[in-house]
Amino acid sequence: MTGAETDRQYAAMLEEAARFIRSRDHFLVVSHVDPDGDAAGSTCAVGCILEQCGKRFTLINDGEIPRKFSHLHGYDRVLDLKRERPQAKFRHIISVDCADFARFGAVSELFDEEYELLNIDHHSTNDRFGTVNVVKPDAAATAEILYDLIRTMGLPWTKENAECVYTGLLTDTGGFRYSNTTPKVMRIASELLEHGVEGAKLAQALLETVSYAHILLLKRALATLAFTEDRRIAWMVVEQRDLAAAGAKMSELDGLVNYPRNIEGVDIGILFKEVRENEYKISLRSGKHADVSAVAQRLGGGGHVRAAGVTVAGTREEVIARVLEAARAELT
Ligand SMILES: [Mn+2]
Repeated sequence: MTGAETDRQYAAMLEEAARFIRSRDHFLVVSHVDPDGDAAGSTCAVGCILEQCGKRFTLINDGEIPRKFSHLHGYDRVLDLKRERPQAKFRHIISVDCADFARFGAVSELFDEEYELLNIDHHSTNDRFGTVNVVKPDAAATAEILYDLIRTMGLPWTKENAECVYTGLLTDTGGFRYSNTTPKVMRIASELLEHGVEGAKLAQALLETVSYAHILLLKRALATLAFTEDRRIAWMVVEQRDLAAAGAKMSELDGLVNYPRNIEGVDIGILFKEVRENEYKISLRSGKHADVSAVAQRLGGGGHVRAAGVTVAGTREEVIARVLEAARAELT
């Protein structure tokens, strides 16, 4: 397929997404469990779109959106399913940044039997579960697709919607540092700054500031840092008792996996997080060469080439052995 054809197809997908929104009302907007900046920013960006179109909508997540995203317009409107369960079922769903159905968590229980779903995502492993799918694996963030959708729909830019999109771009590119920081990303960021986004303020709040609990957790996690003999794979382990000792929530583990990944000579960095007894959530990151989405897929998970994840059952030793075996296989 030529570039022009792909562009035409993408433009057509955006038009279809615009029609999906314009021809319906009363939406449920969902993103993935353990929401990151792209999930939070994209959820609120869709909220802005629906608000500008005069639609009724409910924003929800199976879990709490971390307080550091409280600057987002609509943040206070996002329901936490764990605390507040809407009684009604929803027929019109918009999902953002979710690669598959399982990523919704229990939110999918709110879908009507005859639901119609607009799936907006940038994960290459997205299995196109929507009625309408706008999946663009080369987009740096789901927020980048929402920038294109806002333009396609001809909606006005405000500081509010610009901040939502910028938040997703900033966090999914690691502060405009990762390889997904394309010229397009920088052009969008530049335009959003023109619309009133305070870049330094958001970078400070979202990337620089760490909570007290996070730094205590980092201290404990670094004590577990280990390497394979060739030092190409490095990992850390965080167990429930570490979270309890640091007074930290699961969401405060964000970014810890970068410590093993960033070590000179390391190709794959791994963080093992104990979710409950004999169950670990694994974050995989690669610096340059390795495809960690392939490692995750070998274990039943998914993600991107440079960032992927999977949940594995077993004891600490069993899980580490299985994941290291899959990671080693990727490096040979
Ligand atoms: Mn994303």
